[in-house]
Amino acid sequence: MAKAFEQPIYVTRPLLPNIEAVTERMKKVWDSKQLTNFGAQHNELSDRLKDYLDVDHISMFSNGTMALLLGLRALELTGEVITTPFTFPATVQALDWNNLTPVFCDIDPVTFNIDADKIEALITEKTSAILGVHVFGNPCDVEKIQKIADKHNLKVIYDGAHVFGAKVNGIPISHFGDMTMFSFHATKLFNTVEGGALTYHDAALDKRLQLLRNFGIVNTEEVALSGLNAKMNEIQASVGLEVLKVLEEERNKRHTIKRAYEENLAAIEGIRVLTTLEDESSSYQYFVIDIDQEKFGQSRDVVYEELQKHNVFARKYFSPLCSDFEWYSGLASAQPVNLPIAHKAVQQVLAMPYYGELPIESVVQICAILQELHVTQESLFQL
Ligand code: T4K
Repeated sequence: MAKAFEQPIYVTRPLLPNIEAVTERMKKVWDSKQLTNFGAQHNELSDRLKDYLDVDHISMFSNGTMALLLGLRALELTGEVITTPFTFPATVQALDWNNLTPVFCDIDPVTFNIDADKIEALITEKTSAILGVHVFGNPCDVEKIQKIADKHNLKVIYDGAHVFGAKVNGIPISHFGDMTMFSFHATKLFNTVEGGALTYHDAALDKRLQLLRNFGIVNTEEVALSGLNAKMNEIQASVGLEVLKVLEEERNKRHTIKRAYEENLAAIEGIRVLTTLEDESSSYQYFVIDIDQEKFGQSRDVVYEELQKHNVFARKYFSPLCSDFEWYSGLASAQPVNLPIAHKAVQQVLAMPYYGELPIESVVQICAILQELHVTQESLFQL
């Protein structure tokens, strides 16, 4: 029998930089007495990220949600935005807070991303944009989405909360679409405790986003528009600068952990790994499996509960579907009959513990629990 863990194993643990290095940086911040409002740490991190992500334009924010919310605002979208129901609530809440109506599009059965083949049928005269999410680090069908957007004169925004640093066929992911949002939350591979950024190609957005994240203030005499407070502060930026130094090491560790999971899961029927990308194509953000109840012999929910009994806290990201939020119940596109793949996926998906400090023996033990839960057709026959 696979043993329960003595200490809880969580879906993730933050990547913590060297505390002495962070303290050194804090001393600089203390000496400067500039704690926020675009100080030296903020500007240094902004430059470093521009290089790391290989982009021309970046604006950093207090968190990913504010980045997306203000990014949508900066693009001056109106009416309807076609998006996925299979995402974290923040994606659609950013639409809500811009008075934009989400139009839910079903997802691809393999990647669980918005199904590009189903977008065009949802376009109306009110549609202003497509908001895709690179779910769990798997890129959307960026080429197909761009073709549709060009044909119908729509903007394309990507929620890239899960794809920090990833490339698509060697091209940095934020080169696709008009704008990409990244989250730097503590649970993300690259973190600034809380934080986020937008990358984009249009230089004019620099100024507009600067105003939007800082109360619309132009200078001490002038306020140009109704903005918000969504600035990344110096403490956040300091942590980020030190996290950048340990990022490569963490990616390597996660690569090894991913391989260990894959080896130990390979023989278990009914489990499909969703996050198969590696090296420069991968953000190494999540390790996610899809459990086919018929083949595995148990439902995802049983697996989730049994893991908890063993002190393993995997997560059912992203349940519930955003289309099931009560305030969308009147939307035609939110009706389950229009989203069959998303409704199936959300019953099957499980994000497994995944972070550099997770020992390989723990991965082996978690997979042994799954192996024990697996009910083969033969054993059913014997019953
Ligand atoms: N779009 C997408 C597609 C997203 O996934 C997200 C965020 C966003 C937009 C919005 O970006 P932000 O505004 O957050 O920058 C977590 C994160 O809070 C959230 O950032 C993330 N997605 C989401 C997928 O995961 P929860 O509710 O699962 O967090 P929580 O507190 O349950 O943490 C998960 C586990 O991580 C805990 O069981 C233990 C561990 N943990 C967590 C924290 C916060 C730690 O060990 N230390 C910590 O400090 O949402």
